[in-house]
Amino acid sequence: TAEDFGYDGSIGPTYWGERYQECRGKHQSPININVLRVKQVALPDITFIGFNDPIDNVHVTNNGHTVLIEVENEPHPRVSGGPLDGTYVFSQMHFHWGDNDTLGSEDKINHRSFPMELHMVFYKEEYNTVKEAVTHTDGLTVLAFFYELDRHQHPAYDDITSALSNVTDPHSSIVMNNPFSFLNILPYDLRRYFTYRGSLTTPPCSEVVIWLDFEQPVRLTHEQIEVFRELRSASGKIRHNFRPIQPIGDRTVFYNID
Ligand code: SG4
Ligand code: ZN
Repeated sequence: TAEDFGYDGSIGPTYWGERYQECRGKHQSPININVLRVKQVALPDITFIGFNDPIDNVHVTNNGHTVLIEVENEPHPRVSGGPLDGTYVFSQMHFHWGDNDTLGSEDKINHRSFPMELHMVFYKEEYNTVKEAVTHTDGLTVLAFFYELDRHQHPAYDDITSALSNVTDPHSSIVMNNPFSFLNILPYDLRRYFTYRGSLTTPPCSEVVIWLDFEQPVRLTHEQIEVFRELRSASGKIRHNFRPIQPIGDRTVFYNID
């Protein structure tokens, strides 16, 4: 196996800094958000562009670390407003999860973990590519959504979980059968969120991310989350793929309640 990083043993998060200097930085992600310490703000409304459109040719890929969902057709969904200066273009979304339902999210709220977290990654339009964007401190924004358990299945996730069962092997990929709309997989309330400056949560841990963590979780069943735990990396099942929390340092977390 030739994995460059992982979540256990000698390639686990404790050792990322040996090969990737930035993983030892002072503004790393994820963090614990202490709700008593956040600064309440009323930011401009976020504009979600193309989130309601049914999207064809959606690619689902197991990259050995997580499952990536990418869109082929232009124009890609976009986001602007809130704490963002300019427009950000969708690059990909992916998930982080844990061995069991008591852990799995990357950021925590009042030290509470959630069983899974969705990251929708966008790059700043003026930088044209993700590669260029990650060389600028405002290059990326990641919209983060937490999951919590429900007894009722979330029907919008059926297409994702059935796609997952076709990409259990690392570096396998399929195109989804049905059109896919971003809004369908998101929580209802998109107005309340936390925002702070941080990093990629995997090597190279670049400190280029404006994080937006939406407060309202998405509700899935235990069985829906279990499907993610069947995905495989080069060295076996991806039982967990979340980085431990990092020091907040001199940073402020803002809480938008408009
Ligand atoms: C996951 O490993 C994704 O597969 C990566 O995406 C992603 O890197 C990385 O996480 C870090 O992203 O939102 N968790 S995070 O900070 O989005 C980038 C790809 O490899 C650059 C495409
Ligand atoms: Zn992520």
